Amino acid sequence: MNKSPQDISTHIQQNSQLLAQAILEDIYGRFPQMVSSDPIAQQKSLRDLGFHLAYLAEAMAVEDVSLFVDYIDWIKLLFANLPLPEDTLNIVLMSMDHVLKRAYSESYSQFIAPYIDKGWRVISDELMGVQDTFIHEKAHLGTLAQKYLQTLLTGERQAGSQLILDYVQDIESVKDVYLYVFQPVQYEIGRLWQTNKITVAEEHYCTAVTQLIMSQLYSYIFTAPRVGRKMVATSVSGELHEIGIRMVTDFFEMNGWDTYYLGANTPHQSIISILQEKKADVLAISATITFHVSEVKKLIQKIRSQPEVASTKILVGGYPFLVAPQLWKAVGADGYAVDAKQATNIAEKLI
Ligand code: B12
Repeated sequence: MNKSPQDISTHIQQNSQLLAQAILEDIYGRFPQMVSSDPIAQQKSLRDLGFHLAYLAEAMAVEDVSLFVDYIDWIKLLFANLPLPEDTLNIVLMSMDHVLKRAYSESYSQFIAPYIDKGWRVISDELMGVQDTFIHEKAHLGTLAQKYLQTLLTGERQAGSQLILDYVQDIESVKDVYLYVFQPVQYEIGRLWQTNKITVAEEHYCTAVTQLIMSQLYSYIFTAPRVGRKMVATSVSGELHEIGIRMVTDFFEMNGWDTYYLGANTPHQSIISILQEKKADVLAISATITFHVSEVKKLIQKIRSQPEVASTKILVGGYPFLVAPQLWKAVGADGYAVDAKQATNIAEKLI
C-alpha cells in the first residue's frame, strides 16, 4: 500500500489527529501514572503528539533523519525542565512506536523504524539535550551581547536601545550588531524559554524590543550606493519567525540591493506575483519550524513551473537548514547560507 517514505509521511500528516488520539489512548492504557482527567491537559498532550508526528513526517518527507534527531534532542531539553512525570519522553516514544508499528505494519521496519531507533539513541545519550549558552563574553561583541541581554531580561528597553545606538556608527557596525549581538541574544532567549527560565511573554517582549531597535537603525541601512540588483524576501506560508529573514534582507540592502521584504507567513501566489512585478534576481525564503520545509519545497516547485519567474535564483535558510546542511538541495533551491552575511556572498556568486 505505502510505497515510499513520502507516501507514509503524507499519510501520517493527513491522519495526524487520529494517530495522536491512538497514541494518547495507548499511553493512558499502558502507563497509568500518565493518565490525566483534566481536559485541558489532554488537549495539550494531543497537540504535542501532533507536533511529534509532524516532525517525524517532515524528516521522512525529505529523508533526513537528522531533523528528527534534532527534534528529539530539543524535546529532551524542554521536557527536562518541565514538571512532567519521569520518563515521559521514553513513554511517548514507546507509544508512538507501538501505534505506528500497528498502523504501518508492512512498511514500518523499512521506513519508520530507522527514525524511531535514532530517537532512542538521543534519549539515552547523556551528552545530547544539554545546551550551555549562546552568549560568550570572549566572542566578538560578546560583552555588548551580554549587557544587551541583561537590559532585555530586566525590561529596560530604553537602556537596551541606547547601548546599541551608542555602539553603531556605520553600516559595518550595524552588520556586526546583527550577527554578533541580536542573533546570539535571540538564540539565547529561545534557550531560556525552552529551559523554562523565562515565560512566553518575556520572550515576546525581548523579540519586540530587538525588532524596534532594528527599525531605529534604518537610517544607516538605507545609505549604501545602489548596485542595480533586486531581491524579494519572505518567510514561507505558516511560518511566524521573521527576524532572521529580515536580517538577511537588511544585509542585501546594506550591500546596495533593492529589497522587497514580505515578512512572515506569505501565501505562495503573492510571492509569485511580486517576483513577476519586480523582476527580482533573487528570492530568499526562510523557514524556522521544521514541518514548514515541505511548504518551501512546494513553493519552489510552483515558482519553477511558471515560465516568467522560473529562472529566479532561490536561496533558502533558517533553523532546519542549519540542522541539515544538505536540505537545500532536497527542496530544489539554488543555494543556502548559514547567516545573513554568507547569504549575500552566495547570492552574488549565483547571479
Ligand atoms: C522569537 C521566536 C518566536 C516568535 C517569532 C516572532 C517574530 N516576529 O519573528 C514567536 C513567538 C512567533 C515564535 C513562535 C514559535 N516558536 Co519560536 N522562537 C523564537 C526565537 C526565540 C528567536 C527567533 C529569532 O529571532 N532568531 C534570530 C535569527 C537572526 O536567527 P535565524 O532565524 O536562525 O536567522 C539567521 C540564519 O538562520 C539565516 N537565515 C534565516 N532565514 C534565512 C533565509 C535565507 C534565504 C538565508 C540564506 C538565510 C537565512 O540568517 C539569519 C540571520 O543571520 C527562536 C530561538 C532561535 N534559536 O532562533 C525560537 C524557536 C525558533 N521557536 C521555537 C518554537 C518551538 C516555536 C513554536 C512552535 C512555539 C509554540 N509551541 O507555539 C512557535 C511556532 C510558530 C510558527 N508557526 O512559526 C523553537 C524551535 C525548536 C525546533 N526544534 O524546531 C525555537 C528554536 C526556541 C527553542 N530554543 O526552543 N517563536
